[in-house]
Amino acid sequence: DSYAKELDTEVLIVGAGFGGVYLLHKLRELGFQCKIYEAGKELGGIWHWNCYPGARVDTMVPIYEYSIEKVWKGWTWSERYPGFAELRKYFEHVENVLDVKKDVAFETRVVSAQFDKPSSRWIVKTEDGRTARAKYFILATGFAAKRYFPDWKGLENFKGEMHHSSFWPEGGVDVKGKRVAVVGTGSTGVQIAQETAKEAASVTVFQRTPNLALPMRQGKLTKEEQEMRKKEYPEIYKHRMTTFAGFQYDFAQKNTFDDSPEEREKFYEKLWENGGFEFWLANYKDLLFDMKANEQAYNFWAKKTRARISDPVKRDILAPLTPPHAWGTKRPSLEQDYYERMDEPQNEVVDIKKTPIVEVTETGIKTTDGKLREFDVIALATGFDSVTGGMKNMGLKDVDGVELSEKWKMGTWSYLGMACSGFPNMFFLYGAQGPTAFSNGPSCVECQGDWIVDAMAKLREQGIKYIDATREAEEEWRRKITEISDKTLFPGTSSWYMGANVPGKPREQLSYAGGVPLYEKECREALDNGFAGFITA
Ligand code: NA7
Repeated sequence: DSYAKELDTEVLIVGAGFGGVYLLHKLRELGFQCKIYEAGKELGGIWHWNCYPGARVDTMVPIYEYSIEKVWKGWTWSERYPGFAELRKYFEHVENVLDVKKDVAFETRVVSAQFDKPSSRWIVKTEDGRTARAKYFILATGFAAKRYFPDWKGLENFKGEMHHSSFWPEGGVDVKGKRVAVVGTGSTGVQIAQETAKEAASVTVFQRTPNLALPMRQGKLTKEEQEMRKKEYPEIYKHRMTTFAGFQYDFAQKNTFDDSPEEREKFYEKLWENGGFEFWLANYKDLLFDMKANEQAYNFWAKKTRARISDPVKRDILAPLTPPHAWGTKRPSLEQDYYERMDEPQNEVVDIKKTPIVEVTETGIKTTDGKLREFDVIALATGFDSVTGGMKNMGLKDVDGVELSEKWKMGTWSYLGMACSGFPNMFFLYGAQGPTAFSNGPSCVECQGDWIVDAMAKLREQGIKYIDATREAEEEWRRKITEISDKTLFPGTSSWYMGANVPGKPREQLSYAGGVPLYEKECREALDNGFAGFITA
């Protein structure tokens, strides 16, 4: 019984999103006995929580799905970039073919966990007083498990409806004819603004940093064309692991100034027309390394985007002539008609870099210029304590009783972005110091998941009780993370990639920026060299 008050299992996984479900499936195939603890009520991770207006994935299918044949064979999508409702249906399908739920305890939140050396077991406690003991403990909690609320004065005073994007009411909020505020212009804020603008009386976006968003080029998909293409899927999935971001395409094998200005314009045009992340991840290979090259891309982006906005004030706020940061060093959103919607006269964009928010009142939001704008609905799209927040907030302790939140107070230390020194037989994926922020989710999960599964099979084969990463290996991994990142333009931009979105959080590169193939190679070497960087017992 997954809900047993005292649960004994070989493997305990936390999280039933893409990562947790993948691991459960693969480990069960090898005969490991596994259970999942999941805080939500359903499978799907972020797609279980995300039901805000317009929530959809920014990566095209079939790239954004499992490579598990049993799963893709019997599934077809209706759109190139599916919305949350269809992604939830996908997880129902996953349940039908993989029979996951029998090993999941839902509405189960972990509040503490520590490895007990004498018994060589993890002891994991839940919020409602259950205890699990497991030989292996795996965290698949995602990079957006802890939502971030700004600390504005009066936040609790608002009398209308106010919701954080990741905690939107099931069934939605009726915005028809209402005055809607959207705070934040990350991927989420852009989606909410664009969607609610279809129905609301007005939408006011509070923007601190413009999202340098790209045209999505959404499209319908037919069952026939997908069935036809399925013979290519195994090749597509193999190929995605050979690209930097686990995608169907990769950076061009040329630098920006290898081309003449005319050739460059033509190349940018092609990427732009193809849509999606091509302008980001199939662009010139120096895009994220060379400021001069980056400026060329920015200028193209600004020219294209400014042409879509007729209001000169909005145009300068949404797509300024001078780059707010190097293009592509913050996550660009994929939009459909965001700029046209914001351009409509009833909608407003407030530049809160110029006039920050000072207070939320009973009726609205006040900015430093003394203006009070009144609303019926406020959407907080202010993001997450990304990448590290989830793991730092579940009471994880090392063998000496030191909290992970303490260990990671001044910065993040892990080995291979999958293990932590002092936390034997604990693995995690799609989190700190893995390819996380720079990889397609399912690709990252499968790359790391396969490594974890192979490592565990090897441990079993060799009769090893536990492994623990060494401090030295962690130091070296951290050095590598920083060294790779320092060659790029990422450190110069304040973003959640760099931990810069949450006040007081250490500023550091949180992901492995060397690309999925290089990352995989490093991890495989450690495994093939007899668990290099780990002590074994
Ligand atoms: P993001 O990308 O972290 O976006 C959060 C937004 O909220 C961003 O525009 C922030 O401005 C803004 N923000 C955060 N705190 C404040 C305060 N205090 N005042 C005003 N504005 C604020 O989160 P999302 O949910 O959109 O996306 C998360 C990821 O999920 C996304 O990258 C995809 O990978 C999927 P800032 O840019 O920091 O100036």
